[in-house]
Amino acid sequence: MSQYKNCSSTEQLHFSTLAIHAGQDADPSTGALITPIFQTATFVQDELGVNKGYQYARTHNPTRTALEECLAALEGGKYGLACASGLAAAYTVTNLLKAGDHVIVGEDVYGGVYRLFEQVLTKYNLKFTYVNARNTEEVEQAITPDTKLVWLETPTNPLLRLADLRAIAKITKANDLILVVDNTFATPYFQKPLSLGADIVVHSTTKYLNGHSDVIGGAIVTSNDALYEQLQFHNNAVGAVPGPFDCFLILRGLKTLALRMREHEKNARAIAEYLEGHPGIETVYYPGLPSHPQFDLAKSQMTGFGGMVSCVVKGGLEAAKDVVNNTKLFQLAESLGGVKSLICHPATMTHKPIPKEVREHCGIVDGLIRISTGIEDAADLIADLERVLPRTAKAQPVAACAVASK
Ligand code: P1T
Repeated sequence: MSQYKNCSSTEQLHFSTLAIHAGQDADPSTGALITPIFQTATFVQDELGVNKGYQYARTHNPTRTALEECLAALEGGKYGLACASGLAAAYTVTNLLKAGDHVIVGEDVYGGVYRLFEQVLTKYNLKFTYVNARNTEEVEQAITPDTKLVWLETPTNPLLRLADLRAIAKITKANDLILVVDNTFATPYFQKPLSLGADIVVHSTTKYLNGHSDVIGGAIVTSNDALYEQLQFHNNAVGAVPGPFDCFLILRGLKTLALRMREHEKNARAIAEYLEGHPGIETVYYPGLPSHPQFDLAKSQMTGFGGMVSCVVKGGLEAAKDVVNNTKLFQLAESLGGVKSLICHPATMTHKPIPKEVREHCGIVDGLIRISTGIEDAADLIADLERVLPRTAKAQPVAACAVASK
C-alpha cells in the first residue's frame, strides 16, 4: 500500500541503520531524500475505487506510514501504528477489550495511565488489578476467568523497577492473555519486549524516540496480524492520530536515537553513582547500579539501562522541594527523554493522579525526585546537583536525630 516500503534487506540491518533507513526510501515522486511532510487532509482518487494507496489522512498519511514502518523495524515488529500521544496509544490498546474484561497492571505505572484506567475505563466496566510485577507469581495469582490482558512498564516510571518479561510471557501465553509492555523508558535501543515474548509494545514517543521535548506522540508495535487489524481499525475509528509534522519530527528524532541513548546512559550512570555516594540521599533507583536488586535481570533482558534515575532525598517533602526548586541546568518539568535534563517531583507532578496511600504503598514517597538526564556534559550536571543537595539532612525530625545521636 505504501510507496515508502522498507528496503527488502532491512531485517539484516543494524539498529542505527534502521533508524535512518527503515520506511524512509527517497520520495519516489520527487526524489526528496528526507520523507516530506504530507500536509494534506485527503488524497485525490484516480477514479471511483482507484487510488494511490491513500484516501483520507486520519486513516493513513505517507509521513505517518514512514514513521510507523521505522518504529516497527526498531522494535523488531511487523506493524507500527502512530498515535496522537502515549495515552492515545494506551487507550487504543484497551479498545481490544470489552465490558467485563479484567486487566492485570504492574502497580508502579505513569500516573496518567493509572488515571486512564481508573477514572475513564472503569466507567465502561473494565476491571483493573494492580500487582507488584517484580514478583512474577503475583502476576500469575491475579489471573481470573475474566482476565484478558497484562499491562507492564519495565523499567517502571518512576521507580525503575523491572518485570521479568520472559517469565511473565510464559504465563500470559499459557493463559491466552495479551502481554502489553510500555517500553518508553528503555526504548528499543536497550530493550525489545517483542523478542522477550510480549504481544504488543506501546510508547510515549513524546520521550526518547522523539528526544527533543517538542512533540506529543505515541506508538503501538506488534507482530500479531489479528491484533494489528483490530488496533488499526480502532486507531482510525477513534481518530487519535498524529499530524504529519509531528510524525516528521519524531522520524527526525529517531535518526539519532542510538547516539542519544548512549549519551543519556553514560550521564545517568555517572549521576546514579554520584548520588549513591551522597550523604543527603537515602535511596537511589537505577537498574544499571550493581546495588539495584534486579541488576542481574536488567542485564539479562536489556542491553543498557537508560537515562532515568530516581532517588529519595533525606528530609522528605521539604528537602525534595529544595532540590527541585533550585537546580539550574535540570529544569523543573514533567516529561522525560529529551536532550535537556529535567527534574521532577513525582508525588505532586507526574504521579499526582494516584491516591497518596496507593502511591506510598509502592514507594512513590514525598522525598522521591526523578531525574531525566539529558545529553549535556555529566560534570556540569553533577555540579548542578552538588550545589543543591543537602550535605547535612536539615529537616530531620527531632526523634530521628535523637536516635541517630545515640
Ligand atoms: O504524555 P503522553 O505522550 O500521553 O505519554 C503518556 C505516558 C505513557 N507511558 C509512560 C511510561 C509515560 O512516562 C508517559 C508520560 N509520562 C510523563 C509525562 C512523565 O513525565 O512521566
